[in-house]
Amino acid sequence: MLAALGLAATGCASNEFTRLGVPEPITEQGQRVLALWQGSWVAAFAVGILVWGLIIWSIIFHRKRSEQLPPQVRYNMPIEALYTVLPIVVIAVLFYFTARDQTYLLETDEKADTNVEVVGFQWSWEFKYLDQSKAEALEEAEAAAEAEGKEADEVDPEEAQPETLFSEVGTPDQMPTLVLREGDVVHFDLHSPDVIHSFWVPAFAFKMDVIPGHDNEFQVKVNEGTAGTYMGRCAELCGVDHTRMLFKVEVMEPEAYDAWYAEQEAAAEAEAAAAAEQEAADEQASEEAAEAAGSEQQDGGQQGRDEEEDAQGASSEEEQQDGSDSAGQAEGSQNEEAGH
Ligand SMILES: [Cu+2]
Repeated sequence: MLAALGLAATGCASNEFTRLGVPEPITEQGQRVLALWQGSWVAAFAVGILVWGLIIWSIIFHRKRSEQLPPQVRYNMPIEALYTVLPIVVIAVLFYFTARDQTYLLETDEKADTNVEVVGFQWSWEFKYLDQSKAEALEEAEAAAEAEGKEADEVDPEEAQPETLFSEVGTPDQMPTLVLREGDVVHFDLHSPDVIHSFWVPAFAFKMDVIPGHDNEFQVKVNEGTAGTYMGRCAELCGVDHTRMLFKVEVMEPEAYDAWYAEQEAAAEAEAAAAAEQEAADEQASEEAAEAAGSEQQDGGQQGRDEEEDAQGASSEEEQQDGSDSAGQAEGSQNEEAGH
């Protein structure tokens, strides 16, 4: 066991036993978490071995030999001081490494290769691939505002959102897949529209809460040679289908990822073009309907003024449309303006 602990302390071992229950990390940040975990166990075992040793030593060498009371060590100042100082030293060392690694894990300064917004909702996930992170989009908007001579804090963060290039939405039955590229720095913005979830990829050795009204962020560097499929889940009880909030993480080799990425972008563009076409067609249809209705109102005289209430307006519009004849277009559009 000592040999294994020694190996763990060097941080270069990656076999299952020395990882002490943590899955093989696939990110640089995950390796840091693993090292902290192993270091904490080394410290715990060192204290344990000392305590167990003292217990066994006293059991063997200080058995009851006579009825005489053994020498008492209460109020022995050096020992009392040791009892106080030693735990403080242990806690201070653990605290130092924890604080150091936490700072490192929450760093988002490095420019990311990929920006993903993770939306955790009841009860699945959406992965939105963004053109930049939310923080970057806000910074850009603030810089633009300053260039126009406005104050940076006049910018509404809700308005300064990054652009979504494409996205994947899951359901409890159909888990979504988060696709990542080997060697990439990936920035995650975590967003929840309903309750608190927790975004957990065990292979990152990391999880972070997804909190409504407070977007969290973190980033990871995906290690080389980690291509494969991993599991992810929600780690915060969030309702009846919490256990079905699963997702897959697929790490691809650069070439495969780039091909996949281009495919997703092209599909999203085609979809947007189709949607725009549909919208234009709908708009034209509704304009034509409004025009027809408008011309009827003109003919109907007084009726146009009753349009204030929506329900009434809609029903009268329908009736008018049914019996609509052709009428002057100029009159129709005039009436439309008056109605609004
Ligand atoms: Cu959840």
